[in-house]
Amino acid sequence: MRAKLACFSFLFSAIALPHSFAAESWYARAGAQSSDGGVQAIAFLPNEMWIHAGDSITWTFASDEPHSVTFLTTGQIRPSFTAGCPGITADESPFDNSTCVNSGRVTTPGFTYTVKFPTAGNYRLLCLVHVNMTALIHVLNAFEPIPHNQEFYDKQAFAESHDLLSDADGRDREEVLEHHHGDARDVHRAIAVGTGEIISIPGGVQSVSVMRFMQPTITIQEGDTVEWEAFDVSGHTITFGQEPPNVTPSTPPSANVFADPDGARHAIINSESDSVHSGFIAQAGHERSGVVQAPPPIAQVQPPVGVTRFRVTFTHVGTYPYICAFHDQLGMRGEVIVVSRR
Ligand SMILES: [Cu+2]
Repeated sequence: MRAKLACFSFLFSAIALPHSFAAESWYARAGAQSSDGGVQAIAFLPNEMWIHAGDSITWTFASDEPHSVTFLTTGQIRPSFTAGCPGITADESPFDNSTCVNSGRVTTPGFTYTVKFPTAGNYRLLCLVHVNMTALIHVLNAFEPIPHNQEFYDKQAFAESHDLLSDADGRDREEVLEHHHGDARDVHRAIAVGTGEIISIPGGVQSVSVMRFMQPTITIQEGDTVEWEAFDVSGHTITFGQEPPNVTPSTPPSANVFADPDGARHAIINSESDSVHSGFIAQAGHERSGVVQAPPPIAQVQPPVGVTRFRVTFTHVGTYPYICAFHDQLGMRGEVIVVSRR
């Protein structure tokens, strides 16, 4: 990846396109995914572009994982994706830093959203669904040369998405599994919740997430406790039985979830018909800029940081399927099989 970026910066100096006074249309992508949807590049591709005042950029949403194309005004507090900036602004809205622009949370791959840039400035692009997904748009005056053409950005987007998706596919997944196989504890049976990585490049931050429970099927004995551990930069849930309606990151855990002394959440499941919702399970890194609200407290011991561990004690023999309420459509599902002690 570094080698390719070096190559891009060489091109930066080699191509200085003559200015043109006609408004140009530029194209980029929001998100990319592996063929099974399990690996998600949570990124604007490319994540840095130079255009002229009067030009527009059209983003094509390219994953089943939802994203937004959002430009906030300077100093505006980051809203939740449900609130919007507020709400959604029309396709082809202009952005000049006077009012925010927001595509809304797009769940349909192939959907496009265009933003017009009438005035020069350097504008931060972000996704309201994902903290670790930002980009930078440089809008230059018409007489300034711009460094790249569309073909360059297409190649860069392809290379970046390939790097992100292959990053998560091999090494990290194996490392996490190895870590867990080497775990000698027998009190808690551990399941890694995804794996992920955050990458910082000049245009902003990108991340990649494996939307999977890394040990999707686990067999334990009655009375055992299973522990889910967040390894991903994206937040997930562990949800048994009935899913709460319209789950968001601020949906609280179900009433039968309590807090252990170390802050982890814990539930006891007595029957295959029990419903349990963990609430949002995510690395504390999500709060590094205060942009994600602390999870709703469920007891005095609940720490004001991201909850990264969830435990369930199974008291009875049975088969207990569960999902991540955000990513079950991408195949993020698992099953706990509880067998008799004898
Ligand atoms: Cu998930």
